[in-house]
This record gives sequence, C-alpha cells and structure tokens, in this order.
Amino acid sequence: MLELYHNDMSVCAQKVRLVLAYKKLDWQGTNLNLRAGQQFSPDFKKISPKGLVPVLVHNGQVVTESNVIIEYLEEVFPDLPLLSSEPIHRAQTRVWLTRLDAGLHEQVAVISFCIAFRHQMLERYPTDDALQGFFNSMSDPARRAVMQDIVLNGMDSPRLYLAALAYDKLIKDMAEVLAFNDYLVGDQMSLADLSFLPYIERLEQLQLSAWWSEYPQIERWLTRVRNTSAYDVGIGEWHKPDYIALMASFGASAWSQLSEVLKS
Ligand SMILES: N[C@@H](CCC(=O)N[C@@H](CS)C(=O)NCC(=O)O)C(=O)O
Repeated sequence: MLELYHNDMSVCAQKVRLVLAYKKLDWQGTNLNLRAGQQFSPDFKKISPKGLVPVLVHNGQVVTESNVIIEYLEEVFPDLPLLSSEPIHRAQTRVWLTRLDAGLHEQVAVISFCIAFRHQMLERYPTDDALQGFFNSMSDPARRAVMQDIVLNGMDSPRLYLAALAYDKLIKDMAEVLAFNDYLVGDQMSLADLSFLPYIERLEQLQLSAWWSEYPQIERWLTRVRNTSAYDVGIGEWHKPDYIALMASFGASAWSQLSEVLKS
C-alpha cells in the first residue's frame, strides 16, 4: 500500500502526486495543514524528523525527500517510465532534480511567501506574540530565520532578490534547452518535466509569467506538460481557490518590482 503525507498546494508534494498520477498508481493520503503547523506534531515528526512533507510510506517503509521518493517510485514501478533507458539522459534528468535541492526549492518558498503567503500567516497569527509563537514552534533555527525574514519583510527581504536571480538563471537555462527539445531531457517526458512543472506554474499563479514572455518555448512546454491526465489528477484537482486568488491578488504588482531589480 502507498500512503502519502502531503499538502495540497506544496510544490514538492505536487511533484510526487504528478509522478503517482502519471504512473496510474493508487495511494491514500493525509493532507497536512502547513499553515496550522501540523507538520510539527510529534506524531508526524516520527516519520519526518524535519517536519517536512512529502513523505511516502510504502508497505510500512518510510521514504522522505521528494527527489528520493520519485526515484523510488520509478524503481519500484518501472511501467510508464519517467527515466530514459539512455544513461546520459538519466544523468541529465538527475542534474535537473539536483537543482531543486541545491536552492530552487527554498527559492520558490521565498518568492511565494514574500509576495503572497506571508499574508496568510499575518492573518492567522494577528499579534506579535502569536506570530512569535509560530516562529518558536520551528525547531530548526535556519528555517526559523528564513521564515521570520520572509513573513516580516515580504517584498523588502533581500532573500527575495537572490531568489529572483536564481529563478532568472533557471528560466534562461530552460529556454535554451526547450528551444530545440519538447522536453527538458531527450524527446520524452521525464521526472525532470514533472518536477519542474509545479515550480514554473507557481510563478504563473503569482502573475509572473511575463518573466518568460520572450521565450515562447517555455509557454509551449508548460502547455504540453499540463496537457496530461497526470496534471489534472496530481495538481489540478488539488488547487485551492483561496490560495490561487491570494497569489493572483498580491502577485498583480509584484512583477513590476521584481523586473526592475532583475534589470539592475
Ligand atoms: N527537500 C525536501 C523539501 C521539503 C519541503 O520543504 N517541504 C515543504 C512543503 S513544499 C514543507 O513541508 N514545509 C513546511 C515547513 O517548512 O514548515 C523535499 O524535496 O522533499
């Protein structure tokens, strides 16, 4: 039996659900409310000591880390493959996946919180004491420092601009590959496409798609990868209208500010 501890709108959970859906696997899920801090509950921390989703439990065995989970799924369920049989393509896929752990995952959180999600936190914890209580519930001091900065400083956080620079490089690198290929690796959908889709869709939800307006190949790739039943099952059905509306509303003015910084 496959069980997934996840969150509806979390990008790294979306990535795992996409792979499960692409492979047409059945699973049962627990959708944790991350804003309410359910990821820090003692029970959840028994299977995820860092208090992070997603976590896969397969026949009682725990697998953490979304990149590890999707490679595990590929190994155990090789039908409808998402890794090429060509070693060089497998290597290229893994290089794309590494990029998420090497910073892009934190950067998507920084951009999402600075622009939009911080407002959910400020509403849920309306007093300084309540907010501080939430920060204090984060046992990892590095994560706590990032969260404090992005919630309190929002668009003025220096982390936002470092994240934007990293994303700018990503968009250029994707544009370079997609100018000649339909997919990020080789000529077939792979773990790389399904993994990066949520990270690009998030920018679109934050009204930042002007970022790739000079690269129509990225928009074509987005349409191609979304035009699958895996997208509907893995992402579309989980979209939360209030999150989408919040991102659209606070994102509306974000591009003009970010693009000025990128120009400088
Ligand atoms: N490297 C981890 C990152 C996991 C992660 O950051 N998960 C986020 C959701 S996308 C989370 O659980 N956040 C809750 C928190 O930071 O308290 C992975 O790829 O699985």
